[in-house]
Amino acid sequence: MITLHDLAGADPDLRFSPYCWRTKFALAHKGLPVETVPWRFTDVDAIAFSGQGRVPVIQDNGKVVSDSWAIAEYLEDTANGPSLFGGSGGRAHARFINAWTDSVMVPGIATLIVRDLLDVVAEKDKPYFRQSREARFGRTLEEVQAGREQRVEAFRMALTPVRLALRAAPWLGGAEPSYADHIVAGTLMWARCTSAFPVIDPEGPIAAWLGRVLDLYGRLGRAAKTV
Ligand SMILES: N[C@@H](CCC(=O)N[C@@H](CS)C(=O)NCC(=O)O)C(=O)O
Repeated sequence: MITLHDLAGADPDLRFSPYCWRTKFALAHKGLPVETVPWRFTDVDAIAFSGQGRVPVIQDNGKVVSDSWAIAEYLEDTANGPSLFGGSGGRAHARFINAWTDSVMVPGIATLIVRDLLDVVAEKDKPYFRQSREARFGRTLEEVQAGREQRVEAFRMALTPVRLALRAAPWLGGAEPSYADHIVAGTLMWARCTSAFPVIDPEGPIAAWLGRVLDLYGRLGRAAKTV
């Protein structure tokens, strides 16, 4: 069985990494069972075998793969089951979605929930989390998150490409869900699991689509623990 090192909070059942969620959706899409190992930011030694310091990391019969995009490609190229990309054009399309999500959605969501994240991370992770993120932003976590009620509209506007794509098809993958859906939905799982703040419009088309993604794979996303 595949093993996944999966970011957990103080509550070991709270699994909130936007990148690990992409991998969990991809594994479920392929129909692959997975054993998850809760991992905390300061558990550096626990994933040293992967030669880097971030999760997700999977182990599959001795093969170690880290980075959610590399894992998706590995699963597509080695595992049976429904395609994640739907061919080389779909792989290129998903690569763009991955780049857009990492450069627009992840930083945007971070400024809306980063102080809430501090409340859910493990006690032993809190000093590292605060120091590393404050160094990244050049401000305190409280300053970064302040004014989110006024700023959220600009973030929601930045999601216009997702809304327009979902006008033409039920999934970002088109007629069927693909890894493109896993990337964006996995990233929204980050906020869903850790914060009561509504980063997306709860009444809008993205929320309706996210609801459909949450119900896939035996309601995998729906069953996830939230704060
Ligand atoms: N490009 C990587 C990013 C992975 C990543 O940043 N993971 C975060 C958890 S959400 C992490 O492990 N951070 C470790 C740290 O901040 O020390 C991917 O797609 O998997």
